[in-house]
Amino acid sequence: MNKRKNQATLSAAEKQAFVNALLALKTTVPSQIGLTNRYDDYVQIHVDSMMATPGWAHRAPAFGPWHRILLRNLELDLQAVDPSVSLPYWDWSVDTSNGTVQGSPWTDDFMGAMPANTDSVTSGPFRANHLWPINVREPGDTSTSLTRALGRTQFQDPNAQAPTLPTPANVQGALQETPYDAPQWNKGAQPSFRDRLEGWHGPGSLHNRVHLWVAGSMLPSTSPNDPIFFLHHCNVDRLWAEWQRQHSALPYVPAANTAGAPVGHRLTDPMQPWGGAVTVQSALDHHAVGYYYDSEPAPPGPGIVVPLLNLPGFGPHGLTSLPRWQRIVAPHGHGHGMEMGPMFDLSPEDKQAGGHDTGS
Ligand SMILES: [Cu+2]
Repeated sequence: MNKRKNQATLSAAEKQAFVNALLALKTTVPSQIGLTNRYDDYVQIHVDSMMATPGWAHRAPAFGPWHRILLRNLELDLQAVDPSVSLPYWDWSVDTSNGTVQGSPWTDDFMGAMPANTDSVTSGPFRANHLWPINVREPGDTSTSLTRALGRTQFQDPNAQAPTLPTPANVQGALQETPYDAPQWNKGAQPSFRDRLEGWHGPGSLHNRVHLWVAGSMLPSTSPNDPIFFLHHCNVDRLWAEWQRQHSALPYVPAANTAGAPVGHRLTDPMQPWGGAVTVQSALDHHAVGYYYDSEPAPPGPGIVVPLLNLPGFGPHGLTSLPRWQRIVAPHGHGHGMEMGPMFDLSPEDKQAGGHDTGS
């Protein structure tokens, strides 16, 4: 089974293989939805997930499952280029520097080092005028290459500044919040591990704060334009898997047919853009999805979990193929992203503390 490692521990050769596979998706692997390359499909589908009504992936229960399948899909696409690659995670509560220090992802052999005086990515494999043009944009966005603030407030959203990343105490606090989600199944639901992990309430504003700290290309609905999106969400997925391990008796909610719960977020609902057999339920066991994390106390043994799901693509090595994407374009102007204020924001607790985290 596929082992996902902490990016801080990758060898130079592992970093290079991962970067090269990403560049291949951006340059030579064809799109499945009529764009110029396969990588851009991920950017567009993330935009579509926010434009749909109800949204597929944010401010609602399927935040965990939808991103889990999206990340596995990317990992399988990367592995079709280079079978040795797996998705690394960035533990932003530990590797908090924006400089080229030990363990930082911001180095020129990986995500790229940032110059002091600009938010433009000018070096590393994803630099401007090289192999990483920005093709998918929100209306009004004119950027052609990646930008990042990395905690420098002069380059951040003035309404949601995040000079620091979430702390280990913030993470530990969130892992204790139960149940998985709660009515109204939306932004601000409490108590809800999903809402706390997404960062809409509680100290640290976890997932949201990381988008706000990186800022630049990570702020709009096109945030997967920056490959750090996937390392960030891989860590978010790892924290969900850890929560599932610590609270193994707690089910995913909402169950099938829960009154008032949004379509696409109940246990047996299909998830877009895969549709059909790819349901919320098919994402719940990450070992069955086909990977484990190097941080798990007891990695799965050689006998593989075969899930009780009748999904083509599930086999003895987990989920090893996914359906081609079917693009469903939402009617213009609808969707959470356009109607409900900023894409990412600090929690009320952190806002009250002036953008600083407020403990555990
Ligand atoms: Cu995100």
